[in-house]
Amino acid sequence: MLLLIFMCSGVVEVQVTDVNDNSPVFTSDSVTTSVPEDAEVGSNVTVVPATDKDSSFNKEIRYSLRGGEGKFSVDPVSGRVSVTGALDRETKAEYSLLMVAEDQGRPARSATASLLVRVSDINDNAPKFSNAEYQGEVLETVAVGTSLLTLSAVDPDEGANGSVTYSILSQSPSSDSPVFELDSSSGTLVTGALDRETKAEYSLLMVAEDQGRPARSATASLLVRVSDINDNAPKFSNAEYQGEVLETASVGASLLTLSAVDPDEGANGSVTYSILSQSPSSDSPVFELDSSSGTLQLAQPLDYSEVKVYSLVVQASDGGTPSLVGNGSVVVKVKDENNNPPEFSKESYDVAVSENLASGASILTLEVNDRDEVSKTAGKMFGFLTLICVPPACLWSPSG
Ligand SMILES: *[C@@H]1O[C@H](CO)[C@@H](O)[C@H](O)[C@H]1NC(C)=O
Ligand SMILES: *[C@@H]1O[C@H](CO)[C@@H](O)[C@H](O)[C@H]1NC(C)=O
Ligand SMILES: *[C@@H]1O[C@H](CO)[C@@H](O)[C@H](O)[C@H]1NC(C)=O
Ligand SMILES: *[C@@H]1O[C@H](CO)[C@@H](O)[C@H](O)[C@H]1NC(C)=O
Ligand SMILES: [Ca+2]
Ligand SMILES: [Ca+2]
Ligand SMILES: [Ca+2]
Ligand SMILES: [Ca+2]
Repeated sequence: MLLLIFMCSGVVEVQVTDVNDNSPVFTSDSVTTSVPEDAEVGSNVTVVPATDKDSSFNKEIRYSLRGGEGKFSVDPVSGRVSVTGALDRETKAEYSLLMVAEDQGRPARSATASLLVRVSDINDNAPKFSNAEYQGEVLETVAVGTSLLTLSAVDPDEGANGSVTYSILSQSPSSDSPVFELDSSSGTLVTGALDRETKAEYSLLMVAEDQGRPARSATASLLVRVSDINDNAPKFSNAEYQGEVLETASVGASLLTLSAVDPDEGANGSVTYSILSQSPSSDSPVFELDSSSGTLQLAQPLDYSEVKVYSLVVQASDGGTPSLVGNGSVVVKVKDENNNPPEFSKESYDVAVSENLASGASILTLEVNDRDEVSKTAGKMFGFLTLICVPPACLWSPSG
């Protein structure tokens, strides 16, 4: 028996159809990258590639991005991540994104990788003072080195870009050396010597500057009011006042006006006048000093023949608590007026004269006094009068 075996030979074309049995694989599961906060929209951030071992559609990867708040997008074909919205490190310093790579198989397979985008700092903020204007009040006697206030300026940038130093740009009114000192790192303002009577107010312009390159800065103004302490005693314009008054001056007549100045403020500088003592003294004061105007008036009639010069110690007091006082002196010269008639030493004289008295014989000497200086200084005062009788008449004849 013949066994015929037919063998069929031919080319068998085997069409191997790929099965989507591989998922895309990212080169790295997690990628960290950074982008400056001033990156423009459209600028590249990074590329996060994935591969797929399949073929055809099964290896054709399309990328997508999850998260990122619209600030980032990925090119579906290239996997290039770019910026799509304005960034601000000070608002959000990093974004956690999820990259998805998906092949085009049916059903599709996909893979994910995490992408952390750090937003790096740019010195895009100037320091900002807590107040645009500061005000402070300080007593003029406060010790040198006393802290008045501490400034604060914030700068939200990172590191040196956000580290602030302080300085005083200007002081008004100016002075040879600055009155205030500002600690550059703490912002504490310390005072030097003050005197309200010299300068009652200072205005300072202060600068806060960050350490970025280039640096950014801000300014703020500070008004320092120096408040008053009663540290000045009233001072008379003259150490000694001199005045003259006619002894006939009437009570109430103004003699002179004293004036004392006190540069302090308000009551601390308001002056009242008083007489501390009068020499020679008297039962009731001869003078009256108006406490507010400083006008010295006559309070008693004068009499040159009794007192020729008065000396007063006067005082100017301020209204501070306690009050400070300044001393002064007043010398008042009383001027003579010819208001006294000459006086005989006796009111009447009885003289007995014998009728055979020789002609020209002296019978009586009359003594005459005049208390007025003016008549003395006129130099024509008769010290004595001698009665000479030439019978039958008697005549006055000067002999002094
Ligand atoms: C992003 O990168 C690609 C490839 O390097 C380049 O062609 C493109 O110009 C870049 N885009 C920008 C905005 O720099
Ligand atoms: C500060 O900002 C500059 C650009 O303005 C930047 O080059 C630098 O890296 C920043 N420094 C820090 C510490 O972030
Ligand atoms: C006067 O000085 C005192 C301290 O000596 C002070 O307390 C007071 O406020 C001052 N008065 C005025 C009006 O400045
Ligand atoms: C004012 O006078 C009093 C008493 O005479 C004296 O103690 C005081 O030192 C004087 N003050 C001044 C500033 O002259
Ligand atoms: Ca800054
Ligand atoms: Ca910044
Ligand atoms: Ca005073
Ligand atoms: Ca004062």
